[in-house]
Amino acid sequence: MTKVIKNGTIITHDLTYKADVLIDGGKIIEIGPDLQGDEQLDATGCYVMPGGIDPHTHLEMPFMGTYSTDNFESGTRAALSGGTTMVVDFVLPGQGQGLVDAMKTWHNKSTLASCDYSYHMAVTWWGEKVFDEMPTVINDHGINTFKHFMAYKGALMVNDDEMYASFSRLGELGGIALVHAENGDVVAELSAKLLAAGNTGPEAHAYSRPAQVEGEATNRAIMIADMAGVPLYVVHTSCEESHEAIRRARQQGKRVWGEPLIQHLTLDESEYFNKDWDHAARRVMSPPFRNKQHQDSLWAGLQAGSLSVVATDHCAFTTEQKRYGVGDFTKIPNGTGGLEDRMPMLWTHGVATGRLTPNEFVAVTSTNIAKILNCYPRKGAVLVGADADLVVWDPEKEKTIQASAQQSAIDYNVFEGQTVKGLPRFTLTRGHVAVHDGEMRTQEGHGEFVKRAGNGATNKALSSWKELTAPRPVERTGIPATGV
Ligand code: DUC
Ligand code: ZN
Ligand code: ZN
Ligand code: ZN
Repeated sequence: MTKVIKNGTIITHDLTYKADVLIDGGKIIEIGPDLQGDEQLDATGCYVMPGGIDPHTHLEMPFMGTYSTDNFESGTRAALSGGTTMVVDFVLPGQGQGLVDAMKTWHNKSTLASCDYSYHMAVTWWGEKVFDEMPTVINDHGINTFKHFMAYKGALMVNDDEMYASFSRLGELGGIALVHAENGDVVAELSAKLLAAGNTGPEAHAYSRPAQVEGEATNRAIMIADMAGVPLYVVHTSCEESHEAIRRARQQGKRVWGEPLIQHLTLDESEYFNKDWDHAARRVMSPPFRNKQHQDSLWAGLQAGSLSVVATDHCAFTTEQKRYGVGDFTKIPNGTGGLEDRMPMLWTHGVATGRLTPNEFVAVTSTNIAKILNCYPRKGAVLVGADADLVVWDPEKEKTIQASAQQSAIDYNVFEGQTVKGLPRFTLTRGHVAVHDGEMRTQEGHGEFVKRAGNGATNKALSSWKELTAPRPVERTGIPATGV
């Protein structure tokens, strides 16, 4: 059974043109004028784009004494509803647990997925087992990206010596290092001080994680990655200090990428102040929302190309879970939703406002990350041979975001009441129409794991630091006698 998407305008990261798209066996088999298929999807007035890729989700993740509420079932349904056709989730090994063992737990959870998915591996501790398993994780299991938490002291955080060891190993193996860049020691100090002074509410979460803790950690991670010779991807870049470090590194020829979240682009720190406890706590995430200057910096970075990807860090907790932190803000589970709203919110606040072109929208929601993760052009492309992960995007379709109508399993939405213009008419996951005009036709278990190979030596950071400072013995005469 072939399907044809007719009368649409194809938008890729670099081209805009009118053509039909013919699909068979989950793949794009032809692109051109006047194509015919067994089933016809009308794209009149719409854009045909690569489905979104959200490279940053935490589905059913054990965290801060509970589990994030959206699992691979509700999470991928939310993704497809908003035009996202692939998610990349983080495997989180326990202390002392092997990487492959932890990955099996994730494979059990992800059997529920209705769209394709991949994993990043978190390096939550460092030791021989992690060192030894890295090659098999990359070469046999198809996970080439490894996340390091520079925050969450006493839990997920790794120290600089561990980070340098891990980065060096990844550099040798052709992997990519990811960092959650916040100075966890300083956050712990500030949190303790705030609590001691009676600042127990959710606003103190923001005070405990100022932009400087993120800027410092981003700079540190970039320098360590440079010394280790590994490309670096900085997740949830939320402030100018961090963006500045990434911009400078890129300008110096270092292979460093930054990922702002849709939440940081569109919601600011006022969400934590002069609002009721639940409202503020529901928006507690790390890094916290920032002021307008930081938001302007992130938008500018997307326009100029110094920031590469828009993600969500989707890690959804119910109001009841958020209330674990009544009386102590450090116990509020960190995380917000966003999977369903990332594409419509970015279109509304990015494309409709003229900040981004439709082609740039495709680049930052799909193609750039497919290239970075090494799954392009299977994903992130409208090309013959690519997976038919597509969104038929209606730029005139509007809705007001409401938790009561969302796919996510939590009881609120951080974008509640916002009107978005620009929504999927159809979302296709490997040729299957999962969404038609808001009607969900997802199939639990349809999603497949996407293996991603390491990039090898071709993807090394470009700094010449190693060559300039490589240790070499110097022939000397006139060495003074010792002990004189
Ligand atoms: N930040 C969050 O807000 N939630 C999950 C993990 C993270 O780093
Ligand atoms: Zn993080
Ligand atoms: Zn995260
Ligand atoms: Zn089908």
